[in-house]
Amino acid sequence: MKAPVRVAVTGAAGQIGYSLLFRIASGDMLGKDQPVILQLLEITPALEALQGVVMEIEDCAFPLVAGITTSDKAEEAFKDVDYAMLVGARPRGPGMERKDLLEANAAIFSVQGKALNDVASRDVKVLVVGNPANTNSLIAQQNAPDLDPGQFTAMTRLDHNRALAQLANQTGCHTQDITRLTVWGNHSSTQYPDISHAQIKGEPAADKVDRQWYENEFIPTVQQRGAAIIKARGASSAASAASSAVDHMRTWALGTADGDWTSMGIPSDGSYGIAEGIIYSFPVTCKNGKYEIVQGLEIDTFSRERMQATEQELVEERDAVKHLFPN
Ligand code: NAX
Repeated sequence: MKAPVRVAVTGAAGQIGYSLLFRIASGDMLGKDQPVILQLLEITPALEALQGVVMEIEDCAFPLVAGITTSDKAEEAFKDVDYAMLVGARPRGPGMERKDLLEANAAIFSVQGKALNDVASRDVKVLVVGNPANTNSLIAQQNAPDLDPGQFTAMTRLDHNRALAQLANQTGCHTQDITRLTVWGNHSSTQYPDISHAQIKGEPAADKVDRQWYENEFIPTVQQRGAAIIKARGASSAASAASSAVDHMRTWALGTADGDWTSMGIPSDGSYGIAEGIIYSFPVTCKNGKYEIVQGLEIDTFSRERMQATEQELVEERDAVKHLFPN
């Protein structure tokens, strides 16, 4: 058996946490041979509820759980962590403008970024799930000058998985038959789920669907899926978000399949003309714990316009919180 790795989860008593922790503990994320120490962070009023979740994890008697800690202090929860999954965030309250939401979260993610900088493993892999995920990730990154900026990512894997499911349903194939799908940009309704390079059993996916369906049904359905779940379930996506967070970390740590790629929110290096520095979802391949942007894809005018619209939103989000960056 391997030596245990440390996985921090914030917002661990919330709804995503309630699905996520059990998937990590059962080995779905890092493999059935990888023991984990769970280091859980919550705000003080939620510590009692968190204790209940810990009792349930204990009661599963998972073979891979090598320890569990809880805390309401980021420097304790992030001590020596190899993986940090930042799920807890401030939800939008009544009358709160987008700017207020960004600022409230900036306060949380700057503290957590500093703590990661000070106490996490130097190789920590950080995934931000809490919304607005891309910009929260940027704030944490900006507060962690001693870590590589590329260690900070944001989750668009749920959008990627939603797009796979829609395309599979429409074409009567299985999601496993689809490769090379991309979600570009922000985890918001401006995201651009792109099938122009996608393949179904190795054949171009775009040839198997009607253009009208792609533009007028597929794209808005994927963009609005979160709202549709809230309407149907009376609560936001939780198990699917947790599952996608597990997928994101597993792919990052263990790699993408040959000939395929995934979508991850990562710091833009200027590829495809996207503003450098913003956390933007790109097509990436992963190998040996590192990701790389897929280069050289042909971008038509339709795609370019959508990639730029979601880029614009991320630039505006960054500008709204820039005054809170330490440098
Ligand atoms: P919940 O409100 O059920 O849980 C959030 C938990 O975070 C609460 O227990 C709260 O006490 C805790 N928390 C708040 N501030 C904290 C802090 N400073 N430190 C530690 N813990 C803190 O929300 P849940 O449904 O679990 O969703 C969590 C976040 O994920 C939300 O911001 C949500 O918008 C976001 N989502 C992101 C998705 C993505 O694809 N990137 C999809 C799903 C989800 O909507």
